[in-house]
Amino acid sequence: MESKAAAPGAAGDKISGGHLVAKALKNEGVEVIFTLCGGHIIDIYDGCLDEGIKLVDVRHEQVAAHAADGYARVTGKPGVAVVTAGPGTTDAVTGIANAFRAESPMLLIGGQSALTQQHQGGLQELPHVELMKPITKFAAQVASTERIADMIGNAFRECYNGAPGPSFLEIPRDVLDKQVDPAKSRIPSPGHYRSSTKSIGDPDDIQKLADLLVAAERPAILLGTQIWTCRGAASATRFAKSLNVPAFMNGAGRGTFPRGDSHGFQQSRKYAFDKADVIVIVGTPFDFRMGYGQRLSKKAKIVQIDMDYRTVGKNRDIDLGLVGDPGAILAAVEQAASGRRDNGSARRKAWLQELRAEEGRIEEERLPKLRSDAKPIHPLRLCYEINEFLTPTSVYIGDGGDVVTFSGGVVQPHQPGQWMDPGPLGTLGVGVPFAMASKLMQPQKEVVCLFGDGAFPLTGWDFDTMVRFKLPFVGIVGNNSAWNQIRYGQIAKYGKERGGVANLLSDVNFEEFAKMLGGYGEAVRDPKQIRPALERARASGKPSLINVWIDPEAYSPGTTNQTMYK
Ligand SMILES: Cc1ncc(C[n+]2csc(CCOP(=O)(O)OP(=O)(O)O)c2C)c(N)n1
Ligand SMILES: [Mg+2]
Repeated sequence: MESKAAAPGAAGDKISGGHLVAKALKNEGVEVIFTLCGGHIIDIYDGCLDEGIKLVDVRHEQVAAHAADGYARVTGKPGVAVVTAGPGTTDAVTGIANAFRAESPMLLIGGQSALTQQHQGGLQELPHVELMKPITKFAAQVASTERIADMIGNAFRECYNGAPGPSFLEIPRDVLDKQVDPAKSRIPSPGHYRSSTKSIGDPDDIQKLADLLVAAERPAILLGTQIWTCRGAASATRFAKSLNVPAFMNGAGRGTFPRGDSHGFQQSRKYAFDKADVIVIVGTPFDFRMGYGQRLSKKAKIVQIDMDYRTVGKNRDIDLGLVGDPGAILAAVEQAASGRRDNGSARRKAWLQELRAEEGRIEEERLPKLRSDAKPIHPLRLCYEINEFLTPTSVYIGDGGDVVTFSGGVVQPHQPGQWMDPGPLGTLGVGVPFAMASKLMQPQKEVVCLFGDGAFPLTGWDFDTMVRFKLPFVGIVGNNSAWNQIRYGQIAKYGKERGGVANLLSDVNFEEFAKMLGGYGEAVRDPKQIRPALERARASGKPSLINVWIDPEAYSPGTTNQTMYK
């Protein structure tokens, strides 16, 4: 028997599959993998030790997958989760599905029982690839050790084909453990196995969009998640300022314009879109969040820019569609327009003033509610306090139903990349894993996470992982002892009597849970105590949960207007 310690993963000049995995990940620039152990995958850990890749071991595979999704969002590099065969892989399905709908590039590596025992009823054997196919951009089995690194290169390339998304590879145990001659294995070189193209699409379309905007009197632009994905914030702000176009943001596009910026707007979107003559939709599909495009004015010219050809023109006719890198496209349009004698920006001054006035009117109207001293605490007051509490480098994460929907209209991050929500899959439980990835990869930033009392426990045991890895964050539970967003719809549809079914929860003292795991915890029932409690959580330097008891009878307009119940 050879000594493991003397030659980890290598027999003579040979190399094992797990070490090939680690080399391929290293070449992609992966610094961390999120994982939960299992006998099928341990050789990957051994390889990671050699390559200096950090292992963050969590308590549930869903958390590993969401954290890899979060890592991708935070770093701009693909995230990686490694899970064992069978239940390890099925536990990660929700995380992959969320990354798929959110267009987040990540690789999930799953174990599998040995190829030599396939279909014999091996421990934890399941058809993972078939399970993963509909929710990934690429899912495959690695059938030989020599191909491991090459297949990982393939999987990463597929993650970036069009709009990004997840890939899945299963590596059978015997393929992973086998020792092979490294000369017979292609190990793709860093930076040499994927293109770096940031396409502007068809140059004629750039000119057409510049023409449209130069002539527009009341244009508006909506910046969605892809503007962050492609790191296009600087191009977007230059575009808006140079052409004098008011900008609205959603998803991870929030924060592209800092608070108080002359060209960033939040409250007046409906007003602006109803009156606009040109609307440019960037990096966000016409899905349920946009009323499938049907709510957009029939009179406006609609322009859509997206990384995915399949998204443009879907659900609603458009006047112009551009496919490529949204940041590169906006930069090219701005340049094309500034080449004209007059880019029309002066003519749009009154339009911006009109929107600013509307914005102020709406703000003023709702201010009393935001500052409400009511007891039980109104969720808007909680959101107001959180918004005031955020610093220029606070990352805000929302993980819950109605309370998070309230926060969408109130909380504004100060910078791009500082808003995280699950995305269009609406997955409850992303909070702790997103906080984990965020704090781990940018320790200089603060993480503030608002949870629903229903959402938090779905992945809440990984609060322990936050403690173990010393990842402080300010956690807030908006506690209404209910799955309130759903409760609203049930009561609306079935009445008070029959509407309170399967949506009520116990009064849980989440502050005690935090303390039990070595974190900081406090409960708040008085609105005036929210801010001081948040400050103490910040000062504690620990993972924290401030358990804020909020009014279960208050519902956000986003919830009461949901078309699902109409
Ligand atoms: C994993 C998952 N399960 C169920 C749902 C359906 N759902 C959407 S909102 C909601 C209620 C969330 O309750 P809570 O987190 O307490 O927030 P609240 O609405 O009470 O503010 C539920 C169950 C979902 N989106 N995701
Ligand atoms: Mg709740």
